Amino acid sequence: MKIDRGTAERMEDADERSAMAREVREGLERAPKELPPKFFYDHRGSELFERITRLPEYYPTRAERRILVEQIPSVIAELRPRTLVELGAGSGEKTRLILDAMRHTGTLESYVPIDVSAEFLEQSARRLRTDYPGLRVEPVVGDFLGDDPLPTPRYRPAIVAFLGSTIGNLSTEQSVRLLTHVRESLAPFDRFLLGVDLRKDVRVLERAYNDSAGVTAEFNRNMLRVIDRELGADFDPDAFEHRAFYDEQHQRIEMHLVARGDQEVRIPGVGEFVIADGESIRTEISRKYDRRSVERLLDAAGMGMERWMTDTKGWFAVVTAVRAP
Ligand code: AVJ
Repeated sequence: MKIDRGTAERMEDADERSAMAREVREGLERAPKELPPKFFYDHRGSELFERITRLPEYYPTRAERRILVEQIPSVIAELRPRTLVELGAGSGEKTRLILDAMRHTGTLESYVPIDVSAEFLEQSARRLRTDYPGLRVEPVVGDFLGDDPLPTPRYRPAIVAFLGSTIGNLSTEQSVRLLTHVRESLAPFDRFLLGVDLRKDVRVLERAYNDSAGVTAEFNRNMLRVIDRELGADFDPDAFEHRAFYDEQHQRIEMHLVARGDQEVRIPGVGEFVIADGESIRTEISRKYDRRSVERLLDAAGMGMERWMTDTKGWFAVVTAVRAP
């Protein structure tokens, strides 16, 4: 994890490109093939995701927003946090709900967004500095799934937020590792704020990842565009079909890109790969939780759940957790 230097472009380092090359090679050599969802999010990918959050079928963002609007003021009034650390900062709409509540209690001092997209991060940091005069906005560009510790908040108590059910993208081992880093960054009066998508009717879940406007399909294919640009690969994104379905056994949505016809791909310095007609590359898992599975996850990372907050339909949950004694 490194401090943002205010650059507009990702991937200026040979280091970052070779890390990407290694991950792409590992993913494409695996059977079945897979690529990590963080490669969705270049500037265009972040914009496509923003569009997804406004789709009628994609309920999680709205449900989470409702929970925050209704319940965050009382959470903040109780904790009186001075710092908000946010993993995967995104566009900042939910951030503002939390910052507003902190401003209201008069405790707001610093905001530390952590994200893989430097460009997006810098843009939203600029806007926040304008809209919250006096707020210290200290963005950190980083892959918080890596093995680095999280930044230590300078002003405590702090809230460490991981919203949007992004945790659902991680394997169990990855999520326990990340949450362990979160727990290590917490002092006794700090809190972890986690958003998780809940199990529900499969039709509702599958519709959310197969929107009628085809935005999710474009978002999915964008990963190949990112790899083409960053690594000089020659994927033809339009030769891949979007597929998303719910896996009951693993309680997760899986998103795939399915080859239409045999696809031969050359990636300089990485290798040559054949994706056979009908073969797929898994680009994302999105786990769905219930109260017990969240408790278990927090427990495995040395945290205890405090508040369990859901929307009226029980489709999404925002929880607070504390470092176990
Ligand atoms: C941002 C990871 C929460 O899993 O629902 C949306 C990403 N993928 N539509 C999710 C996503 C397809 C999203 N997260």
